Amino acid sequence: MIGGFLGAGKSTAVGRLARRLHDQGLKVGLITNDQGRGLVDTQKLRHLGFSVEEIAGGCFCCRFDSLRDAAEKLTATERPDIFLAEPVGSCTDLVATVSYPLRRLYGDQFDVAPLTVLMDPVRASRILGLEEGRKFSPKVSYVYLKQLEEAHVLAINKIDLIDAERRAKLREELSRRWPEKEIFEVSAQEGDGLEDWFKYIETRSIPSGPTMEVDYQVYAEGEALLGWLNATLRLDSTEEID
Ligand SMILES: Nc1nc2c(ncn2[C@@H]2O[C@H](COP(=O)(O)OP(=O)(O)OP(=O)(O)O)[C@@H](O)[C@H]2O)c(=O)[nH]1
Ligand SMILES: [Mg+2]
Repeated sequence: MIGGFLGAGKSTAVGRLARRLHDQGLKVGLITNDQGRGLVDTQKLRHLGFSVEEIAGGCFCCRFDSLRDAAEKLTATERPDIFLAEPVGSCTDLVATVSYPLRRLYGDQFDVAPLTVLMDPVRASRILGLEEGRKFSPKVSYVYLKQLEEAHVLAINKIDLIDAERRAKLREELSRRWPEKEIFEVSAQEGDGLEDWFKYIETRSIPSGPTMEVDYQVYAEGEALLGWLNATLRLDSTEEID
């Protein structure tokens, strides 16, 4: 599972990882997830040539059976060696509700990899109080920080957007708060730093340990404060476009 807040770069990273595994001769099954239907992520990843199933209308953490169904559908057609799943960007508590149940049910057939949470460095720096700028309301920030808290692996994405000083400051703050977590600095778009991160999650299993405490009232209210745009667009051009 590659998680992280909305727009952190999850799909871009999943596409990169899927390509890498495919090039190693492995069969990859992708599972996307969001609140709406007809997900853009599903279309984009299918367009790259991968088998994708989507879980729409709610997040993995409360749709575990749909996740199983999606995996079984992919198994019936493709028999993937590896499943990559992207949870909704507003989702947290994934270790307790997804990773551990998966390990309990399928641990004899599959390894469950550590949970990576990707972050946009500008957004993360603001929420962690390192930089000025627009912030979320406290309940949305609660969800954001819970996502970081439960991650086994933190990946600072979009490093192409910030200079070395801001990058170092963010990394320092993350390791000060969560010294036990593995931290990677990557650009899913440019491809920088991906090798070490991918190798890490490909070769490790999820660690055991107590799951995080979550106040589901605050979590639900934080999620309800976020808006989703559901739309289908058709683009026409008089010139040829890529
Ligand atoms: N500059 C830069 N942009 C990136 C990088 N990775 C992703 N993006 C851009 O960030 C935007 C969001 O990327 P996605 O991969 O769709 O992010 P996501 O986390 O899957 O988004 P949702 O599924 O909508 O929550 C896109 O415009 C990407 O092109 C990166 O490393 N650098
Ligand atoms: Mg996405």
